[in-house]
Formats: sequence, structure tokens, C-alpha cells
Amino acid sequence: MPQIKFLTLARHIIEEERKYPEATGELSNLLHDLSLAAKVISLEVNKAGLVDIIGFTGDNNVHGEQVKKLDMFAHDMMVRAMDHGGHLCVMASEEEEDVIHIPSEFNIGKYVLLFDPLDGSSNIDANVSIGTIFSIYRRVSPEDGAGTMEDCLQFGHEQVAAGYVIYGSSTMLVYTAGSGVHGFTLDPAFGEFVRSHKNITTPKKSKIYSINEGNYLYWHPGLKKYIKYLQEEDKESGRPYTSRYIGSMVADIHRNLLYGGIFMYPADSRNPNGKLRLMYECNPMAFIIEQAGGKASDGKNRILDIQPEKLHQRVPVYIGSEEDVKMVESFLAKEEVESAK
Ligand code: P6P
Repeated sequence: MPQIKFLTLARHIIEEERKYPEATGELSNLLHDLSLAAKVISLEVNKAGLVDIIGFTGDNNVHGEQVKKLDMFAHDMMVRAMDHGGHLCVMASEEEEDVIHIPSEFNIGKYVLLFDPLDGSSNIDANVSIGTIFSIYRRVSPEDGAGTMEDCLQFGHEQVAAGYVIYGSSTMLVYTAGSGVHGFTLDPAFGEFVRSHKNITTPKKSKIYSINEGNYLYWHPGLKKYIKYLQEEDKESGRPYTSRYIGSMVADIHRNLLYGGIFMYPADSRNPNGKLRLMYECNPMAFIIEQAGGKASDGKNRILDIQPEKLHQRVPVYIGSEEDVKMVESFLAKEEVESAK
């Protein structure tokens, strides 16, 4: 019988930290604080149907979208859990227009945290899996003062860690700190994240594609040809692919990470930059996918190499199994060449 090693997130982080003698433990403590926030958010998400927390606050967020009470709860929980640990110099959230400064009574740290507190929130009332996404950088501004917007607008390839928490049939925290991707499932019996997925790798080629086909009319012609290609029958290349689209980025990407697949939220004639946000959705997911052996691009350029301009900027995203992302890039490029003739 193989020895099943019962490894909590806390123990895993300590073991990972031991691999780097120069590690100060700050990042480990930051990840630990994040896991605490995740537990509290999970508790609320999983009982949302039982208390009067479902529904709209009546407010709108910075993007004019109606804010669900759980969105704000998750945002507030992340800020309150993370602002006093002494590990951060600044934070940024999908729910706040500007950066979030660390209150003067707390110590300033050397890390930067960007997060989407509750992605997929439009699915909350339907009990569909939703998630928290986070991205962590080292500060680049002088260490003697408050963090700045410059600290937040770094290339995705500068991330030191990234992850997500998916609140679904179980609550799982999936993260990378640059040494592989690891998944931890929350055991509600004693409130610990226990390692359930060590060194997650995503298949190089898949049979699943995820895209909102309701936007077909507005797509790039190369994308239309690619999707039609996936729907043709060709046993050798495993076609037709299966279409799976939940409408919750964390849920769609989590399934594709484990099973293989390509998730696409493209630019189209109505949304020239697509819908999803670079800094706290696409960059962290791209870091995770690349660490798992996959690929993430905007259709042409590596997501992690996109120069950030604004905190809430949107980018087109094609992310998942490496060969599938390369294939869609080739369809988009070919169409551009042909239309340029
Ligand atoms: P659409 C959820 O609102 C979200 O931000 C992502 O989680 C999801 O992938 C996408 O939007 C779904 O957008 O336009 O297909 O409903």
C-alpha cells in the first residue's frame, strides 16, 4: 500500500521554502494569510443560499457592473485578511478603481498582491462554481514608502506566485510559486487545505474547447474557421472536439488544466480587447498554465510578456493545452495574411 503523505498547505509551503536557503518566509506567510481568507470566503459562498447574502447590493462596481453581495464580501475579506500581515506594500482588486494602500498603522512589506475577489460572480445565484484569483509580485518601488501603481503594473513574467481558489463541489486552492502547480482541497471537517494534486501538468493536446459561441457573429474570420475545424470529424486528430463552457473562468480553466483543453475569450468586433482582465485574471492563469506545461497568448503574443498599461485593462486570451493554443494562433495568423493580400 503506498504511503499516503498527508500534507497540509502550510506544511507544503514550509517544505517548498526549505528548497531556497535565501527564503525569508515572507512569501510563505503571505500564502498562508491568503489561505485563511479563502477559508472564510468559502464558508460564506457555501452557505450563500441559506442567508440573505444572495442578490445585489444595489451598488455598481468600478466597471458599472451590478455588484453581488458576495463579491463585496470576498473583496472586503481579502483586504482585511491581507492588509496587516506586514508582507505587502500595496494591493489591487477588480472591485477598486485605484490601488489599495496599506493602512499606516501596519508594517509595509516587499510584496504586491492583485486579485479578483470573486470571479464568475454572475453565476452565484445559480450555484455554479466561482473563484478567487490572485497574483503576487515583488515591489519595484523604493522599499521605504508606500507601494505604487508602478508596483502593480509589472509584466506577468515577473510574478513570484499566482493561484486561484475554486468554490465548487469542494473548495480547492491551486497555486504556483514557479516550481510547478499544486492543488489543495479544503477538508471542512478540520478546516485545512490538504494536498490533493501534486505537480499538476496539463495535456499538450486536448479534445475540449471553451468559448461563448453566442458571440460567433462578431469573431475574427480566422477564429470562425478554427472553431469549424474543431467541429469536423477526423479521428486521427481527435475531432470533433467537445464544447464545454461554464461561463466562469476559474471553473473552465480548472477543468481544462486537469483534463486538457483550450479556453478562449477573444477580441471581437464589439470588444476589441476581449473581456478578461490582464493583471488579475489572465496573468495569474497564464503563469499557472505555463508552469503546468501549457500556453497562454492573446492570439499572437505571450500573455506574460504583454506590457501593462492600466490596472483594469482587458486582453484577448487563448489559454490551455500548448498544441491547441498554437493551432488557433496559426488560424488567426493565416487569416490575417490572406486578408492582407
Ligand atoms: P460571457 C464571469 O463574468 C467572467 O468574468 C469570467 O469568469 C467568464 O469566463 C466570462 O466572464 C464569461 O463571459 O460573456 O461568456 O458571459
